[in-house]
Amino acid sequence: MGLFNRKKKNEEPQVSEKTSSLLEKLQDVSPIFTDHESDIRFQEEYEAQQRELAANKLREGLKKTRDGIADKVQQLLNSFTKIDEDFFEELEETLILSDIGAETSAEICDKLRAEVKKTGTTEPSDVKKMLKDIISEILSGGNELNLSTKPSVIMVIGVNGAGKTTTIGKMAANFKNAGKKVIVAAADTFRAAAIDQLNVWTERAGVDIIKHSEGADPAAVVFDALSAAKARGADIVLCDTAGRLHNKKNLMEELKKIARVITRECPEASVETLLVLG
Ligand SMILES: Nc1nc2c(ncn2[C@@H]2O[C@H](COP(=O)(O)OP(=O)(O)OP(=O)(O)O)[C@@H](O)[C@H]2O)c(=O)[nH]1
Ligand SMILES: [Mg+2]
Repeated sequence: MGLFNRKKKNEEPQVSEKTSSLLEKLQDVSPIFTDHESDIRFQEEYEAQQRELAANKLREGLKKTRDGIADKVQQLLNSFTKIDEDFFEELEETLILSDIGAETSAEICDKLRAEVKKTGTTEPSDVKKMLKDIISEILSGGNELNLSTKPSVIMVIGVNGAGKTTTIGKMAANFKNAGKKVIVAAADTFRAAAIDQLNVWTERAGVDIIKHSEGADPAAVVFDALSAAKARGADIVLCDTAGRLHNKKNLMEELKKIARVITRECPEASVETLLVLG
């Protein structure tokens, strides 16, 4: 646009027939300005639109952060003038709704209650620091995984739909971001969809996956994942498993078989078993 805007009054642009027919077509789809001022105005409007778009994106980004757990707790603290049982109840609810888990949320609230009682504080703002300390203490409470060997193996187990595959996807991405080389073993061979679901997570995280087809022996998948880990120098092998109840004998035997394969193939490896509770 603006290419043919230097047209002077009463003067036709000197263009060939072919160009003029192209120009006619062009006129249908894009405005051709008749003076330099509209050109500048258009440019200014365009830039203003772009700025508005960028600002909207930023606002959306900030909203996501604002909706985070820290902000929810802050909003809660702001809305209470004193610390009473209503406050603790709402705090517990907020923590649970933020995916902290019911048990941990209750533990945090109990510790906070005790701390508030001990110090005798009644100010919601004082409670913020206490809460921060309690959460940090829980997070650092000896729950670290032993990942000292190369490879280290993490088996993820739990009942159906507890969140095993999702947890593996998130862990894979976190480890990858921390600079670790990760291999994921699709040892839930129960359903083809389970393998596909894990595949999506590993693609998203940008990590390798070892998979067989539906119905294959899960221990064989783990065997291949361990061989690949050794060959590729992976740091961590994450094993997804099919959901199971502990009283299903054959399924528990399957887990034992996987564990035996790990011990046999990687006797030095640190093996962590994570039980995912829904
Ligand atoms: N709110 C919430 N939903 C989750 C979380 N983890 C998983 N989910 C959801 O729970 C459902 C089951 O998650 P999966 O990761 O497929 O569970 P799974 O244990 O692998 O399930 P099976 O392989 O069928 O035994 C999915 O819809 C997930 O999106 C979580 O931490 N919070
Ligand atoms: Mg799963």
